[in-house]
Amino acid sequence: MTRFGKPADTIVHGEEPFNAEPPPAALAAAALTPLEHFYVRNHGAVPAVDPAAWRLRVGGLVERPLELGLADLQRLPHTAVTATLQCAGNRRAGLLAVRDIPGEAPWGPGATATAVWRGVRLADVLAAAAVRPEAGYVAFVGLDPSPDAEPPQAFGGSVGLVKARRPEVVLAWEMNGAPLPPVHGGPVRVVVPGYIGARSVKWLDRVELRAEPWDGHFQVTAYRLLAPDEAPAPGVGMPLGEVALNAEILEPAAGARVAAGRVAARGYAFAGGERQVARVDVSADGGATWRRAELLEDLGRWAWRLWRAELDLGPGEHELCVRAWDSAGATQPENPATVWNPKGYANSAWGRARISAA
Ligand SMILES: Nc1nc2c(c(=O)[nH]1)N[C@H]1C(S)=C(S)[C@@H](COP(=O)(O)O)O[C@H]1N2
Ligand SMILES: [Mo]
Repeated sequence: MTRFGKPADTIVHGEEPFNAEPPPAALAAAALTPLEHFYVRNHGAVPAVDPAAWRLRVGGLVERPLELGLADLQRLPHTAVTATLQCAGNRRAGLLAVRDIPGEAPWGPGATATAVWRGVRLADVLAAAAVRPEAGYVAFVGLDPSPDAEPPQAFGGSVGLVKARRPEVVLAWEMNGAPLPPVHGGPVRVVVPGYIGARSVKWLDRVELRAEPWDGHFQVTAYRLLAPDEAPAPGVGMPLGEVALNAEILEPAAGARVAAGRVAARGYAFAGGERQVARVDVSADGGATWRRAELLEDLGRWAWRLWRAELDLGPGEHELCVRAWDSAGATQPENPATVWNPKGYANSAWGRARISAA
């Protein structure tokens, strides 16, 4: 074991704050990710929160500000959603191969995973607080001070009120049937399916109804898509929200040596937003020719699709590629150079793995 119950083969990008992803093959093994293989993305130390003393404050543009303990939340109707979380920095390594991205972790394909989240609908809490008509955004603020932020502050972010009221957005205290582990935001976190992981704020402290988006560092400066010639600064670029369509090869992993002949390839595709993965194509020759991959178990509209394909590989080097198509008929850009950006977010380019067969 490394820390926080993650196994010894976990790929650790940083110890403090703790940031880690599973080996690709572990992620490919099941559509519902076991807790031990669920990536961790932290911007500060994991706070020690006593569930019995924890209180959620709901305020800002509401008629009835609330302060709710865990037992108060649990008196509301329970709900569960199967949803994929994906960090905006997932697959940054592909962008880094094109050009340097100083100060950002070189995440591989494993900063994404899928779990069943159980809790209450945020919509029910918002209804109890009676949102005022001027409100357009819902901000979430965590209990973890982040030294990365300018100035140092608790992690936070916001989503539009329309999304916040949708039934899939939950305040979760359970993950895959277990109490939400401290490293994943226990006792309670927000889960905003279809949006970048950064909006699913862990160790939730406050929900604030606002006329404008959250003005904290992680909404105003970080987690924004910049043009290649822009530098991160407050208000520069566009705030990320819905995850961009992407797909990745998990097996065989990049650099693998396999026996020539029939090789089973596996990976994931995730559409983001309300879009669905409609089709996945795999190539064994760098994208010159393609075949359809088989889509595996459908865990519902907020989850990724794992896929598999049988490839016939002769001896030698092969560049495997994967590209997905979504329910809007969109597909992915071929080359990470086309989507390179100074913070290395939203790598929506084809998944690629160079392997050798002998
Ligand atoms: N309070 C708090 N919430 C947070 C973060 C954080 O550092 N602090 N990281 C965010 C980011 S960038 C991601 S991708 C997800 C990661 O969730 P996980 O660690 O449970 O996988 O949590 C989000 N929520
Ligand atoms: Mo993230």
